[in-house]
Amino acid sequence: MSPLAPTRRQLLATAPAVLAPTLLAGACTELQRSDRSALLGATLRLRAEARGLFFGAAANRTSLADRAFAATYTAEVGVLVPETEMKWRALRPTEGAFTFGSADALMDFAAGANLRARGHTLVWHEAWPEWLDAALSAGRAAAVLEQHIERVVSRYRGRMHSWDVVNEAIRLQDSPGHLRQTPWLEALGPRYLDIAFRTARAADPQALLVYNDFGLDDASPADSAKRAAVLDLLSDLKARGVPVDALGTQAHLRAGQVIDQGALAQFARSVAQLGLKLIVTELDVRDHGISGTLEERDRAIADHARRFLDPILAEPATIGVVTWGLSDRYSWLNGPRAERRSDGQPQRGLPLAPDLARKPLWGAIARALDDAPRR
Ligand code: 9MR
Repeated sequence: MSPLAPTRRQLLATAPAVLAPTLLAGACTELQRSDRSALLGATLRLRAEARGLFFGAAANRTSLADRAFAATYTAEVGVLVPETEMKWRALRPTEGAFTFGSADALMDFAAGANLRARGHTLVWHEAWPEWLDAALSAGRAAAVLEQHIERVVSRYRGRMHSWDVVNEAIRLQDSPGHLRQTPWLEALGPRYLDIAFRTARAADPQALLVYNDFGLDDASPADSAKRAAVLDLLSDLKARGVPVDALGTQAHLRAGQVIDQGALAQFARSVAQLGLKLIVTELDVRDHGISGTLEERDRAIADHARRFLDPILAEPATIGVVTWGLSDRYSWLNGPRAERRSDGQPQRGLPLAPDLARKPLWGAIARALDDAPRR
């Protein structure tokens, strides 16, 4: 049995009490396919772990200070991802200072609730502290990048399942190799990726090192071209011995877009053929183009996510699914940076409603996990 698979005792400890007699009826220690109906109502964490996968969700200090939310979160989720607390702007108010208070608080929360953690993110062109421009212009880019990654990754060494080392480095129109024009690219050229992955590996040899990007989801020419560009980048990194272990596909999906399941299956296969794992890292579903009742919107969102997840989870190299938040009560889709719906209604892109009730999207993720081949 994989170390991730829950034992019957763990299932009984977490499953609602009403399920216990059904679960007790079996004799074996591993959750079998025939037991799955007994998991009706079981959390996404348990469903994922029963298939040798993990389920996680982003959270932040605000959402976890809400006790009702935190209780649901710790039941439903196996891996915590800090939504903002490990970004440069949060950790580095000035060049000389590191502020780990909030990041440490989230790691302590995860440890206290028996959750694993994913680090997010070591290199990004956003959440950028202002002082960093001057450091880069002064020729200190490599030193600052190495120091940051060394300090942050070694602080949590042994406690991170994985790190999003480089985030969103591709923008098709920006350069011939499709690397996004960022201050890191300007200062160091493409070798900034090598520096980042090598420094992270040295600082925590156990954590899986992830390249994370968005826009790899649907059948549009833009997403198809971006999938190809990401594969080219990963293939180049692997060929040069850069220590990258996995691709994170963010999956900020848009209901109403066409999903080509064959193309997604092929993409996931290509990632696997490079010797990489695949993680869905930031799943949520926008539905700007969908009108109708709440029920109709929720159904369209759920169906869209299921179409995306099925081919991805059918690939044995896929190891887990993370949603970008858990409840619409706390979702960046309803935050200041997000695109609003034309009718002014809030987005409903996460598995739980604002009142923490399970929505059809929760059910779609649950069934996609249940139907995933056992790892
Ligand atoms: O959800 C995050 C939001 O609360 C932050 O303000 C923002 C900037 O730090 O980042 C959002 O998360 C992004 C993630 O880090 C990378 N992929 C896109 C996510 C949504 O914008």
